[in-house]
Amino acid sequence: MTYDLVVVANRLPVDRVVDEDGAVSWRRSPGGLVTAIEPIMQEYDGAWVGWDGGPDGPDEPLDQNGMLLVPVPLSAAEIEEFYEGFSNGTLWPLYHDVVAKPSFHREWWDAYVTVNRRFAERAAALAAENALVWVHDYQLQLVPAMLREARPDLRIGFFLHIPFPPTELFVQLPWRRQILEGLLGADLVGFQRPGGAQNFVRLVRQRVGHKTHRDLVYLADGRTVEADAFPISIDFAGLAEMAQTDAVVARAREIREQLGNPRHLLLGVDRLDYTKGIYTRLRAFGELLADGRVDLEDAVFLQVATPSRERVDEYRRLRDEIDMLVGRINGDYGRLGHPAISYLHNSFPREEMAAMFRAADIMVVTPLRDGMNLVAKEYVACRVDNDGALVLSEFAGAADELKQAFLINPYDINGMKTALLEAMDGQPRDRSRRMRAMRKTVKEHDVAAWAAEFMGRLREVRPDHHKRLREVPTDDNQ
Ligand code: ADQ
Repeated sequence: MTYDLVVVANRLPVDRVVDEDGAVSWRRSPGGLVTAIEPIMQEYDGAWVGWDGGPDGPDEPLDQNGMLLVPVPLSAAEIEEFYEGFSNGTLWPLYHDVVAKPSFHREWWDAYVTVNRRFAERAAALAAENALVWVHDYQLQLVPAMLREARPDLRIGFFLHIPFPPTELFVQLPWRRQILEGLLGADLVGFQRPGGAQNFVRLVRQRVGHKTHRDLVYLADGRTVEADAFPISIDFAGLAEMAQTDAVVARAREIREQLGNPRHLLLGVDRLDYTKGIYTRLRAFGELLADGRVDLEDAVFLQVATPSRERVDEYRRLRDEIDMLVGRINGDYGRLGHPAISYLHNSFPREEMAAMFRAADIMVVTPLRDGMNLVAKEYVACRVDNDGALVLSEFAGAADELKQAFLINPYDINGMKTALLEAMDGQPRDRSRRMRAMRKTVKEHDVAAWAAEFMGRLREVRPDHHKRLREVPTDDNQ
């Protein structure tokens, strides 16, 4: 059995859960990618290749809601070297402006190659003649070329969910050329922002020596590769509908009451990651309390930070640093039963997230670097009342679209403090004008539009596309 569409992503859209008696079941993971891709998977005859999240998982495919899910098993050593190591200890920090220092280890690279090959082999065996294959994210950048070699008939798309770094940073990578050549196996390479596509095209021109013209790369074998921005989005209608339910509205009220009905409730929701700027954001809030420009009656901060990648040292250190900062701010400025910052590590159901978004007057999203940041868009979708203010880092991809947010530079603590005060003091009419505009933007470009745009472009790729080479007589290699 072969499939007309094969999605290849590091994770499957389900988690494998083993209960106390050793019984195995699968739980749909709540990620946005599933919501985006499920309708397309049903439209085509789709298969999804990915890891189940644990060591030595099963090897048999399973059927779920009309999708074939094909697990790629990883050993404990591969999880350490490929996933925690090369993906999250090398590529993640390197691609996020070197906010943390990337580690370069040759064994990690070897594991990356081995695991990428396993993913590529699975996909090659599943894809029908001329099928579309959509490969996702930084963990699988070698898959397009490996797949191309085995199956030249396929139309291969790649989408990078995280930023693609400036050339000066990318060239630190000892395996820079292999990564670029891996990506060039695709027909279409998608990025969150236009800058990512530009960085990629410049690198393949300068470092691999291919001819390029605007967003096209011309390979020696006559094939062309197109690079472009496809900013990802969210299920706007689904979230907006959920945010209007009586249950969510009542829960939002309850959350505010539990936090002492402050005049301003500030909210942060992130994976506990050093790229998200949680530390500087809480420091800015702490300084506003210290300066006396804000007091406990004015504002409280609810910060939700779900621990992730806890076996990576950098993440453990970050967790300790934030724990200490929250403790210090609460110790200095909190009162009995009334902390300045409520800090939670839980992972919440969608309804509870929607209630928090509706409860919050100010959403504080301050990443030092972020591919997109879906939380900013989710907040906007949930504000069916056209109220609420968004403080947003200009270094998040979302800043390209959410221009009416209070945009900040997360490295500028004073600037961040000023923006927080402005958001708190804003006039209701100005708030509503900004929110309406942002809601319109996200509504018009939701996740279905994102997926349809990418798939539409991939479908246009023709096996004879090398003809375009002759149509472009000049190149911009100078
Ligand atoms: P992430 O770095 O994970 O994604 P983000 O885009 O904010 O960042 O997505 C996080 C998702 O997890 C959101 O849907 C959010 O609602 C959810 N979430 C966060 N905390 C939660 C909690 N405590 N309980 C339940 N849900 C929670 C990567 C890139 C981003 C890019 C996305 C998609 O780093 O830049 O936007 O992929 O491409």
